[in-house]
Amino acid sequence: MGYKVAVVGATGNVGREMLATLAAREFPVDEVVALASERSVGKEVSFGEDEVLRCQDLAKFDFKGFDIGLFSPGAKVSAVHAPRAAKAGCVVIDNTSHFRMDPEIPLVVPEVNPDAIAGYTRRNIIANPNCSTIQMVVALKPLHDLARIKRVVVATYQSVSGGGKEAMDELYNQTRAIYMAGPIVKNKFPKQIAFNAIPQIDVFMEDGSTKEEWKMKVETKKILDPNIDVVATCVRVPVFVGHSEAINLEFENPISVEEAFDALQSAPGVILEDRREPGGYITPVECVGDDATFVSRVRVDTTVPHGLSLWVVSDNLRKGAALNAIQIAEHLAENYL
Ligand code: 11C
Repeated sequence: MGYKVAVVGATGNVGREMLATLAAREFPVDEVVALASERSVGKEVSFGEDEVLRCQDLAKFDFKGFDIGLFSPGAKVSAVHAPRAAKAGCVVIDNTSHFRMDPEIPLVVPEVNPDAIAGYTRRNIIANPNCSTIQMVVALKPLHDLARIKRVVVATYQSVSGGGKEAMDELYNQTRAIYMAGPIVKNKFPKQIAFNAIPQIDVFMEDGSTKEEWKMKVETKKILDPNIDVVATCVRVPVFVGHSEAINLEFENPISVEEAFDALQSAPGVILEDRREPGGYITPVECVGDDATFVSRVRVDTTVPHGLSLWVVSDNLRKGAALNAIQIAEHLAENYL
């Protein structure tokens, strides 16, 4: 049996990746429609190698008869149209931040809390977490099962694709301007991003942290364990695709590097690449187009009783967004629809 699937925000970085991932994983579809804002109506987007879809107007689209809506149009648009689709009987998997912390809406990473999907019936909406949270909890889950994580200190090195296509263009144009002695134009980022690092992703919160940092904390608690404390520093770096994270973990129980290796090696969605030699780790350019969350540089932190440090890299558009959403859709189709 095939499903009728609507991809909302189809012209964006994540929307296009959703269409590519649906096709690549041969998700059973009877019909796929691409939806976008009025100004993108008629634009063509690829579905797989040889199918082209023309975008239809989200505002005018009737979701009746559609089984699954994969949404990535921006939080304000999802706030209006996801409940409309859900009410029409279409199960929404929403990639925006809008519904994530709603207690009635499951927030799911299939390798970590697949059973939470069952809660979709409350509102017909499932939330897809933030990209930097997804890759972190995939890596943390096997270690938490082994020795109970108490505290996470994480610094991120996030690629510009997390900010959308315009952010990627800004890095490209600024880099070119620097070589060509042209003007550095800033629209998307508050400071120059080319050859730089910006310690701000999303807006500032009252306590001085940013919303991206807050998301990493509250989403990890909701997905993995409310008892885990997380403190994050989120930094934008001049990388096009692939988020990296330097993670420091404090555990309740003893854990050795060998035990962590064993757990990570058999964990779903994780590839451990950790040779203690030059280049024996994964960098963001190597993770692009791959489904995995890569873990490297696992080592003991002797500054706390039971501590480990590690380096985690993943394709933020893939596992961090589109792939995770489609894995949720696969679970939904296999077990609930
Ligand atoms: C970034 N993590 O890298 C953001 C993008 O809450 O879904 C995703 C924002 C979100 O800029």
